[in-house]
Amino acid sequence: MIDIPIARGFFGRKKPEGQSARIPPGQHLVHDFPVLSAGPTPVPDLASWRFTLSDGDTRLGSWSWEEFNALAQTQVKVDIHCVTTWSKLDTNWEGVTLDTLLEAAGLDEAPAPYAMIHCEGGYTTNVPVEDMLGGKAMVATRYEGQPLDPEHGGPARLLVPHLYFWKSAKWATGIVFMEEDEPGFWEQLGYHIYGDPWREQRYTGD
Ligand SMILES: Nc1nc2c(c(=O)[nH]1)N[C@H]1C(S)=C(S)[C@@H](COP(=O)(O)O)O[C@H]1N2
Ligand SMILES: [Mo]
Repeated sequence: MIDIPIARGFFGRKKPEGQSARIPPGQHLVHDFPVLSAGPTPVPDLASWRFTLSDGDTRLGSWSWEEFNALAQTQVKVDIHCVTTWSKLDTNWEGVTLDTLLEAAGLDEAPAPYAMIHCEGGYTTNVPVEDMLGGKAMVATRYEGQPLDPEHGGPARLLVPHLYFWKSAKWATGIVFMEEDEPGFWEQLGYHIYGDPWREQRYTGD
């Protein structure tokens, strides 16, 4: 067999420095942890904090901070992707998965296919329930082994890392199940209703 050397460049332009198969299109790698908040950071009050699951107006389960921390905790190492184009690899989180919350509420399955995540301060975001089951999402209370910083959503935020990071609602206080999908805060302002970074679903119509 004749071994013909082929210049590496023949196969196309190399990806920019730091680019890898783990970085979605249009994203770049960062090593710091940028803060992106649409409003002021709420002052945490663990004594009055509660996390509530609801089906429309019906309350399914509600946990105080102490009760929430007594639920089974799950640790994940994941990559996160912000729509403003930064991605961060191998971030470590700990919290309670939606699977665990449903079980703790005595439910075999979610009561509806869509959900709205509600937050202290009024921020909302919509996520299909399927995207939060099977360990794909958690309500995270710890980041890199420490309690979650208030500016990053402490005491608790949603973490749904396979969607753009605006879906990972900070200062989350509850999940409301819905029969029909409805846009949350950024989704009403033109962000994509689903937000898959691998399909570059940044804005409505992408
Ligand atoms: N409650 C609330 N959650 C939020 C936001 C917000 O403004 N308020 N910003 C979202 C956006 S656009 C991003 S990119 C991430 C940023 O999280 P970080 O500040 O921890 O990096 O939080 C998301 N969750
Ligand atoms: Mo964002």
